Amino acid sequence: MKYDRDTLRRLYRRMLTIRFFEDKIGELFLGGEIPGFVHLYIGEEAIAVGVCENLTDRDYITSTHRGHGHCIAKGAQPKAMMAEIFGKKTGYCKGKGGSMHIADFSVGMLGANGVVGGGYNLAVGAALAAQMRKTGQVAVCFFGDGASNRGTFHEGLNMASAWTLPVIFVNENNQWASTTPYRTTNNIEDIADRARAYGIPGVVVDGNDVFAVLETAKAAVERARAGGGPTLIEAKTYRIKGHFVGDPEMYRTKEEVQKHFDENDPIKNFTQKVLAAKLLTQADLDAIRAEAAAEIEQAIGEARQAPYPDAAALYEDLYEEGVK
Ligand SMILES: Cc1ncc(C[n+]2csc(CCOP(=O)(O)OP(=O)(O)O)c2C)c(N)n1
Repeated sequence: MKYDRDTLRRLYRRMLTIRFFEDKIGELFLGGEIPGFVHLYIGEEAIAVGVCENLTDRDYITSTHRGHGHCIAKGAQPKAMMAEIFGKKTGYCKGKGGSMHIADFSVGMLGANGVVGGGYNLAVGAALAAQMRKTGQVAVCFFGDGASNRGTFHEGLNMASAWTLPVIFVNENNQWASTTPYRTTNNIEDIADRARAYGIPGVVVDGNDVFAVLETAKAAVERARAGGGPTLIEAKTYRIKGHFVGDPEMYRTKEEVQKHFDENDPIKNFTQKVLAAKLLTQADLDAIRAEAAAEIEQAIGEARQAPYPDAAALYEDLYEEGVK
């Protein structure tokens, strides 16, 4: 394996931060401590982390309703995310947006999105701006298998291809769109095949293997930066948790889910590989685990203590300053 120890530590730390963040969000939601609605990214960590390893803070991403992992992988602060999900004033949207509105423009995270398929055209727009300004930035659009059947998918890919825009479309095919299994709404095995219709590369990758995702995204990012235009990447994975926290999951068996988790947990895959290659020791991994767990505990502690926004703030931040 060609990765240095710092890179391996960073990949593990980011995947674990996402896992611990999501585990805790699930517990807190079921415990009645957080309001709203949350969708967890557990089991899909290798995709956001592998892709974002190739990006800088100046590059853009667009996200989905299942956005916590994308935010953390792009460098958003778990503390401000946690506070937002708790509905507190110290959160990213001052507690007024919640899970599906988290954004951090300072690291190029253009926002989670409650609209399925709502990210394509934002990413295409960001990429168009980068192309016009000749900045060398790229935009990544994360989206689900369900979202690949929205009309915006075709609009976005067509325009990106026709104008050779620096966009990477990253499909997270977790086999489920809410309660609907992939094959009941698609007559093709691979969403990546659709790339051919737009004259762009379409690549399938194991979304549970952070190294495979990293390398596939690297090629696509290099191509986009060099003016080669968009790529469609389909990362195959599986949605380990319910569609949302509290989903009774009547549409699949616990055994099916457990089998996928046992066989494909991206974090277990990672640790097995790095330990077998003797690139990190168990002590290294344990230290990173402790660090990530402590960061999340601290974020929860601070979010609990933080104040709720004042009722008088309800109508603030609706419009950009100076714009009527
Ligand atoms: C335009 C639109 N249609 C429907 C919904 C309701 N909805 C929320 S999530 C979801 C399923 C999305 O599935 P997928 O794109 O595969 O993402 P996943 O949840 O698997 O990550 C649906 C239908 C929505 N939020 N927006």
